[in-house]
Amino acid sequence: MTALIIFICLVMLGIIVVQISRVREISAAMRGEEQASINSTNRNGWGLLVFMVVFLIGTVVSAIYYKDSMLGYGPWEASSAHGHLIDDGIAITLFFTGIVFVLTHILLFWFAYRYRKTKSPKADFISHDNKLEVIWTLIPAVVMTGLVVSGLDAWNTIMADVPDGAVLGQDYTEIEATGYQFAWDLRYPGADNLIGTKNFRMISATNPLGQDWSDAKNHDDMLPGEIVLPVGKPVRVRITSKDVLHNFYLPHFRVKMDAVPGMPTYFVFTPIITTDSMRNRLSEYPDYQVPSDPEDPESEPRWKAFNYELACAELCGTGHNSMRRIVKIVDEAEYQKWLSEQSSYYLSNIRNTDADPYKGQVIAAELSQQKRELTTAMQYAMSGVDSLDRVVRLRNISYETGSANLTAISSYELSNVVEILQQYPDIRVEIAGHTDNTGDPQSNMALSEARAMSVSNYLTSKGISSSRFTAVRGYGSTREATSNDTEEGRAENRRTEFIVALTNQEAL
Ligand SMILES: [Cu+2]
Repeated sequence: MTALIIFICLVMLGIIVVQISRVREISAAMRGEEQASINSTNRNGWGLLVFMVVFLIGTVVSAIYYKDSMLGYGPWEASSAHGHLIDDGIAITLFFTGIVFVLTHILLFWFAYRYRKTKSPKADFISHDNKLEVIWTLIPAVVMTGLVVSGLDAWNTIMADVPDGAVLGQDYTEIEATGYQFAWDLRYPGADNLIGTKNFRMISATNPLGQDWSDAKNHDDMLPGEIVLPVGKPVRVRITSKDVLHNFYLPHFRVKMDAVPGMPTYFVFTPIITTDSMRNRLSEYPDYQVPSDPEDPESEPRWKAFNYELACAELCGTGHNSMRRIVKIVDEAEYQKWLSEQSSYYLSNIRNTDADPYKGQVIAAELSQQKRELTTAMQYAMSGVDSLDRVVRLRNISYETGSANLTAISSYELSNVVEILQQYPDIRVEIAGHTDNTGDPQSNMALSEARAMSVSNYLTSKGISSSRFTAVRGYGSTREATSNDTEEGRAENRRTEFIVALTNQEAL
């Protein structure tokens, strides 16, 4: 509405100016045209000079006023290692084009004033001037060459792949971003640092990226909903698309690369400012101290709500704006913690379904996940004070039906147990066997005790001293973990547990 009123006012103003000049023309015709015309161009000439000064000052003042909104300044300083190359390139180009901008405007308006209509007009004639020719040929040529050469150099640095000999996982990480209408699927490689192979023919409702499950590299790949990256470590992003052209754009990191269906591209960059320090930096600017939600004055300030983001910079369809994803830059420890909380897509969604080529077989990714889970559970139990917190269920050991004989598959979990007990030589545990409530309570008691004994025997046969077991006991069905009413509940109750004892040191 305001814009419309301003527009109407400007139109009115234009009409008034035209009308006034009409009146002047008529009065000029009455006074003597020659003199009137000279007076008029005289005024125009001066008017243009004044306009030039106001315009150039306005340009400089507005540039200074809005500097915090410009790339490379204040809040918009680049958050990646290569970012300043782009910002500097733009700043240098602006410097030279700025000189040309100011000079041409001064000349333009000065000429309009200098050669305004007078009684005895006289032009300056320059038939030929070598010096002038050299100046206006050589200077632009030298400046252009400088800009192109430094630009190419920056381009080659920015677009370079990881250096030869860089070790994946150690010197850099690799992730994959697949664009589609309208979201990004982000893939992290898991513990092996390798992203598994894909085949578009395998894309289905349960396999959004067409990962080839017969490739073991896919087994630990994770598909988180956000990008989390460690600060200071180069990351190589593989960029692809499943349908139309998209564009992988991280404005704060000066990363921008087309996602082309059928033609994988990549971009290597190094984040250098964590999300937290970026928020701190932004908190110094008044623009970022206002509420993040303009409708809600109580909402947290903009700097606190700030997040780096991934956007699609290609107009790929009506839902284009929903391709926004949050990007978090954290320190290495927090990154590792986040990674450990992500679960493998294959293990959570495909494992032991009909789509799993390894159904019923032992696979490495599952074993290493089980090891991580057991280690985490043991560490948690060791730090627990409450007795309930000190219980660790050995989830991946099983027995032959109705017997205390350990199944072959249990050896994986038990060898992990051996490793952990060796790693923490001070901890002592009670081995507790439990059954469900079906059958005779007395034989359940005997069976659970025999099963706990089996575990104890296995561990001592692998060199763990029996003095590290505070007790080896069977509880039968007396300590149910959950209700025995359903088959799942009964399966949950048939279990073997460690109860980690408080070490002497901790007991003190
Ligand atoms: Cu898009």
